[in-house]
Amino acid sequence: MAASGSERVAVEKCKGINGLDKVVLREPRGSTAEVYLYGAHVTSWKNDHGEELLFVSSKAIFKPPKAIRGGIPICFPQFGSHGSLEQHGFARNRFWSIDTDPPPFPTNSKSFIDLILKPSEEDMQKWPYSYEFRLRVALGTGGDLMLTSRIRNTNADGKPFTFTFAYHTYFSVSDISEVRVEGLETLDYLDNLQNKERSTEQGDALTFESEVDKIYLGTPTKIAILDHEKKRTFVLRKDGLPDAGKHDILDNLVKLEGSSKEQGSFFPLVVWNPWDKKAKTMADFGDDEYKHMLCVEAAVVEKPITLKPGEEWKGRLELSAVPSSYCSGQLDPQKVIQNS
Ligand code: TA6
Repeated sequence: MAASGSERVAVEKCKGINGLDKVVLREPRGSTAEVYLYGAHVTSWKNDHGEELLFVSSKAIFKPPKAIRGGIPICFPQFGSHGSLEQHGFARNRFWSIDTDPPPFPTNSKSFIDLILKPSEEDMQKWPYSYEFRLRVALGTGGDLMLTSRIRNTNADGKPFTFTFAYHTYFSVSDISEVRVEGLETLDYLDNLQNKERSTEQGDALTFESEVDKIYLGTPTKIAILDHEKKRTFVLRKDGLPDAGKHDILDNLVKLEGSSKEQGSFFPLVVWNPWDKKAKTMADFGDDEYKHMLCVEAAVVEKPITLKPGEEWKGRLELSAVPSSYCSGQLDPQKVIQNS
C-alpha cells in the first residue's frame, strides 16, 4: 500500500507523548528514528523491517524534569553524580531548540535534524559557563543512526571549562541471559558496584547473570553485542568513521569517534544492567524490563575534556545492527569484526 504523505517525509516535526515536540526521521528504505526536543532525546530507532532497536521503558515518564528512561540520554556536562549537578548533568532535562542556522557541517544523510542547547540564566547559576551544544541526529542510507555532538566554549571571560559526557544508549535485547559482548575481554575496568575498584576483565566473552555497572578503560577497536534470540548483532567500532561506501561490508557498524585537538578520543565504554533488585527500585522502569535491555555507553569519564573559549569538542556515535544468523559459534564475532 502506498505510503501516506507523512510517511514519506524525511524530517517531520510533530507532537509526541504528553504533547512534547519531537522530530521523526525517515530514510527511503524504511528505517526511522525519533528524537524529542526535551533532552534532545532519541527515543526510537527502527530498521527497515520496522523493528525497534532501542529500549524505552514502558514506565518512562515523558514529563520534565524527569529524564526519559531509555533511548539515548545525553549526559552533559557530567557523567555520573558528583558535586552539585544532578546525576548525568542537565542536558537530558532541558528543552533543546531546532538549530535553524547551524554552522556548515557536511553530511550525506538526507534525513537529519540539528538541535542546539545554550545555558539559561538558571543553568548559569548551577554551572557558570557559556557553551553551545549542537547535536545532529541523522539517518544514514543503510539505516544507521548517527549522533554528532559539538560542544563549544563560548565564555567571554576567558574561562575554560571541563566536562564529562556520555551517549547513554539503551539497546533492545530479546533476553539479557542470551546476550554476549565480545571485545572487552582482558580490558581493565572500574567497577561502580565495588566503589570504582579497578579490575581486569576475564579472558572470554561477557555474559550477564547479575547487575553490572562497569567503566571499561581504553576500549578496543571493535566490540560485538550478540543477541542470540533476535539473531541480531550490534557491532560497536570506535576507530573513526569510514566513508559511507564501506558500510556495505558489514552492512552496519557502530563507530565511535570522539576527538578534539588536545584530548584525543573519547572511548571508555560503560556497560550497565540494573538486574532485578535495582530494577524494583526504579519507578520509571518495569520490574522485569532488565531482561530486555543492555546499556553500552560511549563516554568521556576518566579523562574529562577541557575546552578554552572558542574551542570545540566533537563526539560522534554511529549505530547500526547486523542481522545475523547467529547461533553459538556460527557467527564468529572476530570474523564479523575482520570484515569491517
Ligand atoms: O551508566 C550507568 C549508570 O551510571 C548507572 O550507575 C545507573 O545510575 C544508570 O547510569 C542510570 O542512571 P539514571 O540517572 O539515568 O537513572
